[in-house]
Amino acid sequence: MVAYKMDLVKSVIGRTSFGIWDLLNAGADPFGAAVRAKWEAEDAIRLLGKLGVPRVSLHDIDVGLDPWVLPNEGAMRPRVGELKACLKESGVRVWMYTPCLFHNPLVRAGSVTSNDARVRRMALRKMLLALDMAEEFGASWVTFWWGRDGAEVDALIDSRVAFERFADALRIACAYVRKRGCKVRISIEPKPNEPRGDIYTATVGTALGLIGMLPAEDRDLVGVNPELLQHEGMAGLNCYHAIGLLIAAGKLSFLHLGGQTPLRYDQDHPFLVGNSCLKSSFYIALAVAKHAPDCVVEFDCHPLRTEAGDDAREEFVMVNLEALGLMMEKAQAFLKHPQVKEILGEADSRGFGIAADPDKNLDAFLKELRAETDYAERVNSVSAAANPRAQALDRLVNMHLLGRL
Ligand code: XLS
Ligand code: MG
Repeated sequence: MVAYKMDLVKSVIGRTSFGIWDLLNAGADPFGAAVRAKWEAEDAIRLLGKLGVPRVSLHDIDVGLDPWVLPNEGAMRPRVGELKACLKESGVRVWMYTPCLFHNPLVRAGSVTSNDARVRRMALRKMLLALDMAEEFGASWVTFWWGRDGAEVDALIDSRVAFERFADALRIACAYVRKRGCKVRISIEPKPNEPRGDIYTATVGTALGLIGMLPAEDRDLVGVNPELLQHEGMAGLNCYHAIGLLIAAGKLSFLHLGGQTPLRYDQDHPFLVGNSCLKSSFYIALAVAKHAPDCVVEFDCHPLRTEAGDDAREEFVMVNLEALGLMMEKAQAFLKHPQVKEILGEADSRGFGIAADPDKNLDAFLKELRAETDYAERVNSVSAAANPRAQALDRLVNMHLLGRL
């Protein structure tokens, strides 16, 4: 084992969480068998406790709490007790609880978007049960990842109806949260494809659009947890823009983090691991450092399939923590660097440099806007706009990341 830089680990560990399914992952893929030993939920919780990770997220199917597998919902009680005891003993709290809406063959043509109302009822009931379970475990969030709600053949489901069905289910879930007085909030996780050819809730923008379809009182209860670099990266989209949009919209519930080469399958590499993660990961850290200092970062990725040793999971946890510590340190130092500050100057300012407030006096604002006499000349003059110095900044980013700034 290469010694980990514990100062980096310690600087971020308090804000982190791990998806339990990621620690249970034994490395099997559609083309190959497992390479790591089979683990139970308790093994994963104990490992996190041992390493000092304060949070874990539970996926019902991975912790023996899938109501579609158990004989009835009452059969969940003893298992809840066992898990709570292990969590308590390990000093780990549940951050998020998520119902599996994608594994059972019944939802092969969608869960809440299925054309079959019986399937939609089953999915909704599982979603509401997840809210109960989250409350029971003291979790802060329930994530809905509708991985089977999508299509290979669009003739089957009317896409307008599909989104209306999501909104119907979400409205009921929100009403249930209010009725129960739950502290839990709902988070939507977007992903463009895999396991379906095209998943409806494909991107951060789609998730926000769906939230926009809800009544105002419901909108406040729902956020988005993007999975970066993986989910936007799979579609070749810009991860920094995705997180910026969520922060600007006040909808970043928490972050799922991992490594991904753009336009590949869902690699779920550990953070910073892989052939092309460096710059995009830096920009995510920059957004978090600048605008979301309290955002919980949950690693939703798994050890590479090359890692088959007994210590693969422990190494995986440490690799992620160290990499996050490193990138947060890099982001904070970059923001403070005099050359960067000099170039960026007032770059973050808003508005239009006009004294009149357009919200209070639009006429005065428009008058000032139109008063500039050199408008026509400026249109034809490249030098009329300040040189943004993008290339110089990129050099500074490179020098900084590669240790020469
Ligand atoms: C899948 C998602 C999934 C959710 C939880 O790609 O990342 O793991 O986070 O169901
Ligand atoms: Mg995820």
